[in-house]
Amino acid sequence: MRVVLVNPAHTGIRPEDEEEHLGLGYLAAVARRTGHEAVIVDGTAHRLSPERLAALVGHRFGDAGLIGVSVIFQELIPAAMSIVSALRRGGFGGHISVGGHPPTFLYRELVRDFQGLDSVVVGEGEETFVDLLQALESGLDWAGLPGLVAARPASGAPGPEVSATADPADPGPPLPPTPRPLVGNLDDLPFPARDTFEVYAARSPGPRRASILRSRGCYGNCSFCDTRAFYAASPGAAWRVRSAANVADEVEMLLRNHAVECVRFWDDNFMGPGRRGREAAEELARELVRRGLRIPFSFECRVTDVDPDLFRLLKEAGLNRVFLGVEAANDRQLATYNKMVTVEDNRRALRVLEDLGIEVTVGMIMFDPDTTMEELNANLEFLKAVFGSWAGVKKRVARPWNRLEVYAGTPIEATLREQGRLRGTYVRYEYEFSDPTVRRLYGSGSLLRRLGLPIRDALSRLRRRA
Ligand code: B12
Ligand code: SF4
Repeated sequence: MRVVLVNPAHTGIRPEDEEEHLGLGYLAAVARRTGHEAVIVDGTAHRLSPERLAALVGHRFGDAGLIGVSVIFQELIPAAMSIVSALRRGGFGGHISVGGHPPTFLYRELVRDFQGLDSVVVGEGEETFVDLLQALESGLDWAGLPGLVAARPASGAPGPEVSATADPADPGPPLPPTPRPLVGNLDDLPFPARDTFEVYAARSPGPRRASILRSRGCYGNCSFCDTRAFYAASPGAAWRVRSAANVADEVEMLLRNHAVECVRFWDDNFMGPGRRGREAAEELARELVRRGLRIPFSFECRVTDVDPDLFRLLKEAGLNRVFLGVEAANDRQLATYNKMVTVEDNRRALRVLEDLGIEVTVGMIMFDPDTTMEELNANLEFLKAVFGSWAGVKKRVARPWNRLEVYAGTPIEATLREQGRLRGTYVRYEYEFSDPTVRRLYGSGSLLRRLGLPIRDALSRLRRRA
């Protein structure tokens, strides 16, 4: 069967940060392995608006048996749903499915609010997707497949019960899916298809960089992050890692076929839990060295993962940059984010990386609903102290104006809802800052944010005006 995998264009990402969509790469690879023809149409890679993307897909691939639309970020729901509507308006009669983190938590809302969808794939997609393709191709019932939510009853399949008083045309809320176990051994998955690699490589300045997914899951449970809930919804291990040999094979393939010059591991958290996590990282470092693959690489991890001996070994294997989720440098915010670390842990990790000469980009969430001016000050002073100067802070903090964004499935969503502070809709949740000065600072900061000015300037301007 011919299947089209669609990535709605992301906006607001700097070209050098744009990435191949690894999730769609994995889905295309498993579809091809099972004999289907898979095409990736990537709105970000080809700069296609939802309308142009739908027109292109409808025109070129109107005979596809399935179109799968990925919703990787919650902000992408409107774009994804306009693609679905436009495809239907254009007469597409095949199956349309959506998947990704947000649909996993919002399948009820998507099915309720948007026409034209046939199904939502919940959780990890590869196995459910292949089963769906096989069922559609053979004309079998697909509605009850594990991991799949049927948006409307498939012909012949039993639909959800309709109460006597309900509108008979309204099928009611969808049935929750039967859980689909997580892929047991990640080595069994094929390498993701790299159809769009050259488009991104040509656009991005600097060395040719490829992304790799080495593990799935994280032992942390930060309140703003949906990773724990995403994997916990399916039976299986909370953290899975590919073997060092399998990862090194993919690195070799990328060097051979795509002449990559550096690699970014896009694992939720490169470091797994406890001894197993550490040993797996050591094994990979040794395997890369053993095969002579000393390609520069980077990854994200938690501050408590930064161990001098392990990171020295990783550096020998090519590690040159780490993205560190520091988030805050005061106890209240660290507790709100459930980081389970102390300010001293943050300081220590940054010191170790500096001593080893490993570049670091710090992730900060400066603004949360209860941020105070004192906390902002403490965060900024901390950054200045560890980086030695304000220039260092500006360069090495990913987005100094970051505020806590609320996503479906996260602990913070539940907390704010419980407190009656969640505003907006699931397309974009909002909240009010409790401190009026912080509210003004964040509000008036939009211009400064766009100009990329350091937050410190805004703070001092605000103080001068007060
Ligand atoms: C790489 C990455 C990025 C890249 C871009 C990725 C891309 N493809 O273009 C960059 C660096 C640009 C980025 C930016 C941001 N990111 Co980001 N990012 C990731 C990361 C670390 C890896 C993505 C990945 O490759 N996953 C691996 C693949 C295998 O998983 P997947 O894509 O989810 O696909 C699987 C399933 O979801 C499902 N599936 C997905 N699509 C479909 C479609 C169909 C039809 C089917 C059947 C199944 C299916 O099957 C796939 C295979 O199992 C994820 C975390 C994560 N591990 O997913 C966060 C993540 C996606 N990012 C996140 C966030 C919050 C952001 C930012 C907002 C951060 C910030 N504050 O700036 C920005 C967004 C900027 C913007 N303007 O939109 C959140 C999204 C939360 C949400 N619910 O919206 C995530 C989930 C991290 C997290 N746990 O909080 N990100
Ligand atoms: S450490 Fe990273 S991946 Fe793990 S829960 Fe926290 S934010 Fe999510």
